[in-house]
Amino acid sequence: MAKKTITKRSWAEPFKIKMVELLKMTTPEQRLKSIAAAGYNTFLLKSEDVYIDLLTDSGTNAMSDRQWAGLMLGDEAYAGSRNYYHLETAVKKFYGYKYLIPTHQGRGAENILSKCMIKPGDIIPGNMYFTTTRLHQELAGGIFEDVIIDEAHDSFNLHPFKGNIDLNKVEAIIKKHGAAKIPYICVATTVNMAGGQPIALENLKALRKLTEKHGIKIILDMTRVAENAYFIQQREKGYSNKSIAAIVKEICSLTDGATMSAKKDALVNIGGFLAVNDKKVFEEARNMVVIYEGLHTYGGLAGRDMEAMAIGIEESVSDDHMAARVGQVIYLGEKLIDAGVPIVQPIGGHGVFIDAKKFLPHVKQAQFPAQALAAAIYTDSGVRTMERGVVSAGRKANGENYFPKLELVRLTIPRRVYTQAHMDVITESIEHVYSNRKKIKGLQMIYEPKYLRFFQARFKPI
Ligand code: PM9
Repeated sequence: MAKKTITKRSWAEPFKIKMVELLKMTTPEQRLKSIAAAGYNTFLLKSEDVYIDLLTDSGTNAMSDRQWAGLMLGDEAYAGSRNYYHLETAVKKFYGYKYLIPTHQGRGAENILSKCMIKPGDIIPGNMYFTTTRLHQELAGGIFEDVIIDEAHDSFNLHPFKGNIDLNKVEAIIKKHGAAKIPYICVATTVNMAGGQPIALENLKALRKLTEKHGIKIILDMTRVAENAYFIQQREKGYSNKSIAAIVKEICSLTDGATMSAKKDALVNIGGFLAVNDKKVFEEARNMVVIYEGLHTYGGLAGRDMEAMAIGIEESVSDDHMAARVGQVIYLGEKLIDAGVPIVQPIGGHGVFIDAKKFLPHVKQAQFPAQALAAAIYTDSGVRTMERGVVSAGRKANGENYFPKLELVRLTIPRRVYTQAHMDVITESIEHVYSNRKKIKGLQMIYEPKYLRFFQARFKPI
C-alpha cells in the first residue's frame, strides 16, 4: 500500500508550562448563591468562586520566564529608572513613536490625552465607542461620534475588516463641524465592542490621506494592535509574507500617537502608556502625568512593571505567539458555531462574542439579555464571562440609555493561560445553557453607579 502523505500542520502553543495555579471547582448550589450575592454582575464575583475566568483578557495574561526574570531587574529609583529607558527603546523599536509617557494602565493615558487635546465642544470621531475612552473624551468636554462601517453593527455580516472606518461618515462630520473642531480621530485596532474586529491597512491609509488634507491628527488605541496585525497578515492582499512586527510598525507609522493598555497585547498584568510624535503634545502630557500618575519616568508603575512590559512588547509581535493566541480564540469560536450558538462572525481576536439578542430572543433589550446570559453561564459551570451590551453602553448626556445594536456576551481569552481542554469544557457549558435558553429570564437593575456602570451595577431577576 502506498504511504499516505501527511500535509496538515496544526498550530500549537509555542511554549511549555513551568508553573501552574490550581483552580477551585464549585457546585451549582454554591454558584447560585455567589451570583445572587454578586447582584447578577460577574464583575462582583470573587475570583476564587470562578472556575474558568473569561471576564477579560486585561491584565490576566501569563508572563513568560523572561518577563518574570525581568521583574528582578527592576530599578526602583524614583527618577530615571533604567527600566524606563528599556521601555522607551522598545516603544521606539517596535511601534516607532518618538516620545513615551508611561501610565498605570490604558485609561491613565486616555485621561492625559483627552485633557491635553480636547476642548469643550470638540468632536472625536472613532471606530465604535469604548467605555473608558469615550468617558474620558466626555469628561474633557468632547463628543464622541461613531464612524465605523455599518457592517460592524451586524453580528452575522462576514466583512473581513469590520473595524474599518466609513470615510463618508468622517467627511460628513468634517463638513458639518469643520476640521478645527476635530482634535483627532481615535482609531482602535481589533475593535473591542464590535467583537474584536480588525481595521485594514488599506482603510487606515485612506483615512490618513483624508485627515492630512484637513490637518486632523490620528490617535491609535493600540491596545490590541498585534492581534489586528495578525488579521492583516491573514486576510489583506499583499501582507501574507510580512511579519506581524513589520505590520504593527506600519500601522503605527500612519498615526500621530497612541494610547496603550499594555495589559492586553503586551502580556503584562499592569501597565500602559501614551506615545506621541509631536514634541509640544509630549511636553504638555509629560507635565500632566505628574499630576495624575507619577513622575514622567514611571507614570504610576514600578520599575519592574516597566521591565516586564518592555519584554512583553517584544514577545507580543512574534508570529508564532500570535498564531497560537488567535488560533485558540478561533478554535473556541468554531466549536460554538458547530454547536449552533449565535456568535459574532468573523471570529474576533481576543474573544468569542455571543449574540445575546439571538440567543435569548424572548428577553427584551431593556431587561439586559447579555447580563442575564452571563449570569446563567456562570451558574451552569463557573465560567465567568461579561456583558457587552446595553449595560456597558451606559447613558447619553440626556440620561437616556444607549441601546446598542450589538448585545453581546464576551468570552474573553487570557493570553497563554488556558488549554484546548478548557475550550472544550467552555463549549459544553454554553451548549447546555443554549439548550435550556427558554428558561432564562431578564433582569432588573437595582443599583446603578454614575460612571462605567457595568463594573458595579447590581440586578435582580424579573
Ligand atoms: N479593556 C477589557 O476588558 C478592561 C476594562 S473594561 C472591561 O476589554 C481598549 C480597546 C480596551 C481597554 C480596556 C482600554 C482601557 C482602552 N481601550 O483597562 O485602563 O479594551 O488598561 O484600558 C478592558 P485599561
